[in-house]
Amino acid sequence: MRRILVTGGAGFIGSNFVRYQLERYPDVHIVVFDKLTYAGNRANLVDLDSSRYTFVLGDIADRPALETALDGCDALVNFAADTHVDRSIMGASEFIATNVTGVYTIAECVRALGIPRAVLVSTDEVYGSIDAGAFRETDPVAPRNPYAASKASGDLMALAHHATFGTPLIITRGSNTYGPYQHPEKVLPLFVTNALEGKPLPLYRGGEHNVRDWLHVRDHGAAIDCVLRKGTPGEIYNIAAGNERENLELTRKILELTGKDESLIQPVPDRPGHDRRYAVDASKLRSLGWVPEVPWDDGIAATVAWYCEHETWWRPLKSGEFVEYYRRQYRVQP
Ligand code: NAD
Ligand code: TDX
Repeated sequence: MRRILVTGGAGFIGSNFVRYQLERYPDVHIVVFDKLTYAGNRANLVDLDSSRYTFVLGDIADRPALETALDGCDALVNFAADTHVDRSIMGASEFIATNVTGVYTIAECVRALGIPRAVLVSTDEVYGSIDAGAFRETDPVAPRNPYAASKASGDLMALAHHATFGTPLIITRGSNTYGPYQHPEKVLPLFVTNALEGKPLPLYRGGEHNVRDWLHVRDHGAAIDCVLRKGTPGEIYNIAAGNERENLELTRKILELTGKDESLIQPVPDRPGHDRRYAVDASKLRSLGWVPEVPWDDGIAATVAWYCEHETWWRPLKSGEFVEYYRRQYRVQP
């Protein structure tokens, strides 16, 4: 592959994926197509060789703009999405515009231009919560919050597009991802940066009830690359590394690594409809040759160290609109 369009490439997983592609494939050129919402950030790409990628400001729901950017590319990988569950509970119209209409627009453009392959990055949340065991790709979707419902809707549209027109779309469903350049609205960077600031860590329902399975962003990017090159159009691939942690355990680890004590933990009222546990079985992807390479203990230590060393990156993100969001979400100042 010589020229890949990476939509949402200025966000957390997208920018790490661009970095991975440029490191691994010396001949590839990346076109980053991103709307730069509050979650998109040119600073996520600032260390990269600017001759190896092109940045295009645009909305995936804008068909003419997307077609122009896609022309001449031999693949597309979509990371563009509205991604925060708590914001989707406040209002989901943007989630529908990007995660459903935007995905439909991508499918139409891929078909119209005859692009050979496109990977649509989705989430384990589409399956809903599971108390024991793990979901397989053949299980039905059962989303339980507006964000997850919008992602499941995009997935269904993509699968229908493949079935109807043969559009070469492939879906990945990754688990909770962590690593550098994640917006500090998400639990891990929020808790690390709050701890560094000596501020409370707002743990929903005290953190003993909910479990997430943590996947390092580099392993997530490598998995998407594997699916891009070896996956079968019309198929779904789950991605997970098997690092399940209760939220309270994750919080204690963050406090230990930042040298803070548990008095910073602030139990707060639960997220409405809070999914207890997500778990997916990634054996289909492993059969393509992917294996996660970042052990949890190393990954979490390196990630916390990265936020400690990059205050100039996260500090501006905890100002402006974020202050209003935080007050509305937690009923306190950030
Ligand atoms: P993010 O919120 O950090 O970044 C999203 C990016 O998409 C931003 O750069 C934003 O500007 C851009 N964007 C939003 N709407 C757009 C639009 N209409 N047109 C063009 N660009 C737009 O997201 P992330 O955490 O990197 O997630 C990337 C993808 O991975 C999403 O599809 C998400 O559902 C999925 N996912 C995320 C996780 C996780 O834990 N973060 C886990 C599994 C799956
Ligand atoms: O302040 C908080 N307090 C808290 O206890 C926040 C923001 C979260 N939490 C809890 C809720 C979840 O159980 O931490 C857990 C993780 O929360 P988020 O970081 O909001 O992630 P989650 O809701 O699990 O969704 C994430 O994984 C799947 C991503 O945000 C999604 O984009 C992805 O699809």
